Amino acid sequence: MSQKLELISFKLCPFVQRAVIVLKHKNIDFDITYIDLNDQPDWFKAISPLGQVPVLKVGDEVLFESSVIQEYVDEITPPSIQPEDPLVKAKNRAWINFGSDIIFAMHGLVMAKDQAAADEKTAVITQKLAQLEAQHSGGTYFNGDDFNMIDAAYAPMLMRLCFIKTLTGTDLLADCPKLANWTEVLLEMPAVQRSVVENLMMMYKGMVKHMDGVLATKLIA
Ligand SMILES: N[C@@H](CCC(=O)N[C@@H](CS)C(=O)NCC(=O)O)C(=O)O
Repeated sequence: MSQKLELISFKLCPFVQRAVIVLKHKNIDFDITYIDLNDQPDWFKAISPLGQVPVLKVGDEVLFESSVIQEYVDEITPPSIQPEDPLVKAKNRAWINFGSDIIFAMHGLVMAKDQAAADEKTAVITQKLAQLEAQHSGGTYFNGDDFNMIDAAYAPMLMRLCFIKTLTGTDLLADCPKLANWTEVLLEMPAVQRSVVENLMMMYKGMVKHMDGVLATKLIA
């Protein structure tokens, strides 16, 4: 790789974490620059088409969208962690997008200001997790024995489900044994553990408190 990569990040962002996991898993040397999303610097506004992280700077070029960044990083550092079978790869891509919807629903749960809204978001999350459970191979990883892109893409969401369980006692994976096992495997991986700042769970708790919604009233830890 000729030029050093620079990833623009926000410490709490699960989408950035997807890219970091691939970078760490592949032992790629990269710079990471943290910004405050609530006070975006002008240089970031100038390069980020959607005003969102992650953004990956490759020399003078800019990439955005976590799945695109994951795939680019994977392609320039063979061997690939994508499944070889095009059909499995295509299906995984679709289920990675599905995972983004779960992340957005979880954000909705954190923001929910009344019990009805919180219940509605919880129902969306548990319904989607049940759909995902049905797709999981039941093996070590999503597709079976090999760690693939989809595993890197889901680890941030599963990590935050663990935060919610530890901080509030609510186990959203209670009816999803395959996903619960998968979570344990992924959270043990060095690339996943090294993909976040120290004390992310406490930062997550701070965010829940700051949002001051129903979830904040459920904090026990
Ligand atoms: N589809 C995007 C979603 C990225 C995203 O939503 N990032 C959030 C932070 S976790 C963000 O930058 N939000 C700022 C905003 O939307 O103004 C991706 O996969 O990269």
